[in-house]
Amino acid sequence: MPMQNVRTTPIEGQKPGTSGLRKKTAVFQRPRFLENYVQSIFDGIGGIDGKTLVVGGDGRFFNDGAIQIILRMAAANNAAKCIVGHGGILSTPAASHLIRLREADGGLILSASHNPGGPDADFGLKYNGPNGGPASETVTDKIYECSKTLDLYKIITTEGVNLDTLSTQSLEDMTVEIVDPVADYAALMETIVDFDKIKALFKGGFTMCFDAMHAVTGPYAHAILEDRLGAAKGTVINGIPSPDFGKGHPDPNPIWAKTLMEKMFGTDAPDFGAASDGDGDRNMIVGRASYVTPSDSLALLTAKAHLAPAYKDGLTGVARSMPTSRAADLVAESLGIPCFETPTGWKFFGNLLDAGKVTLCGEESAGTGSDHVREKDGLWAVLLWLNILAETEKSVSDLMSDLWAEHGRCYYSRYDYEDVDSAKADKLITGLRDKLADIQGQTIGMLNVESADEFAYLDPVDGSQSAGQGIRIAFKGGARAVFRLSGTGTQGATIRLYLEQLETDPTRLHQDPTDALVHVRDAALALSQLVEITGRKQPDVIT
Ligand code: VG1
Ligand code: CO
Repeated sequence: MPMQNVRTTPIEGQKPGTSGLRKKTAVFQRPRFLENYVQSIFDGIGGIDGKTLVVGGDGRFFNDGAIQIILRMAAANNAAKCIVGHGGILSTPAASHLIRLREADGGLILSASHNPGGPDADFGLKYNGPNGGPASETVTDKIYECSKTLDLYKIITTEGVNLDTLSTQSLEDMTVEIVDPVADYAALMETIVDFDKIKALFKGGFTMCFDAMHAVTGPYAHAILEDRLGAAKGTVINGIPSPDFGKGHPDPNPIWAKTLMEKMFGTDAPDFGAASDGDGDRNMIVGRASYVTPSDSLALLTAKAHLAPAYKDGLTGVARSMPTSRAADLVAESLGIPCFETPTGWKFFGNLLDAGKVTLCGEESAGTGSDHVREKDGLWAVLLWLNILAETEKSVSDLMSDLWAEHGRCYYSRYDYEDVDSAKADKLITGLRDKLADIQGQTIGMLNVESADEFAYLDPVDGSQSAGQGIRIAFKGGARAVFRLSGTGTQGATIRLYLEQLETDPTRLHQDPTDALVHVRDAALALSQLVEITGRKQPDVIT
């Protein structure tokens, strides 16, 4: 085999974050950067000799070029086979499914998810294990350790493969199978939700707008919503993946999915709106003039999932990331099922799902998923919502009002302060950490501190521990503020401040969230000295 062992030296900063390694595209394109990281992955997982890997990405700029390098390196490292999405495309949940379906040994997913794409924007790569889920911290730590001592990577000198024909090819001794990225995923969806019921809903005149945000979900949404379920043509907007996501942020929230929000809050709004992110694992749900927070969406799905065939026997449990609101906890309690609280990032749900302890999982950042794959799954969430809408014959806003009437409403908002000087961001977190021991019982602004700690997680399945997962401050009367630093950004530090207020008074369930959260916001800002330390009077993004 025309193989090269290329001498290299370690490159700093190859530490996977919340979800893989994310850097500016130009950094990934620097000589040896991608190669070093890929070799560190292969070494960190104990080599790939004779193994089968799934490879695909969200189609952003450099997707194809990076896939060719990965394939040539996989061949040089003696992999038996790579299963690659046609055109290099695989949504994150579809890749997770493919790993499981084909019993592959793992996969490489190329994406920086909701971060913008293009030569001046972001790129990312992560490794998923044989269960289809993002590598655990134990594995990502090993990868990082390998990156620090790497002195050689292996690559074949042969040209790459043709990604644009469904075919089986050879790359030296390795087989490369190019597969339809949509077919297996669509077939899986059909086993989970009631396609006939949803078809009948659309046939009855139900209208929808799905914003694929020029990202990977476009082909999936066209095929499933329009072609199979009979939603009107034009239901899917921005449905052709583009390398720079139409110059937008493929982040499904009210700020970045502006076109959809305007439609849903305008005259003649469709009955239902949804959007997905760069790599198709996030979802935004919006009814006519009614935005559903991701935390509330998880609670609603927990309450109603049994209406879909795959969950008809109920849920074993539910899990949410720590900053996600406690709305799902309230529903779980009434259902008599456990609710687990994990650190941010899908990798922490894997063990709970594998052990059968939970059926549904969710995060406040617009991620929801179930045990059908080991990633969050944007289109799945939308289909489950459709199934529930079809079964209940209620509107999105009525479903939410009913949920709040039964359990109370967790008003919720997240403030993001982006590209903050890292030293200042650290100072803020350290300052809070230093106060934790003393503030219990103190009054800050209008609120009294009930408890304060830094979240640490003990995995109930494998006993692994993860410390330093965010500062949480609970106030008497159902308010909570959480501070943590983002692990997906590519520039400076991003401070996330998560605000929550539980309201159970039936006359106060339809306030403007900004008003409902004013006291907890003021207390959080006063306690953290955020404005004084960072000089930022306003967050960059409020979701
Ligand atoms: C963010 C979200 C987190 C999510 C992660 C990956 O992480 O807060 O909930 O799991 O992105 O999502 P951070 O560390 O920036 O807060 V995705 O769709 O970007 O893979
Ligand atoms: Co994503």
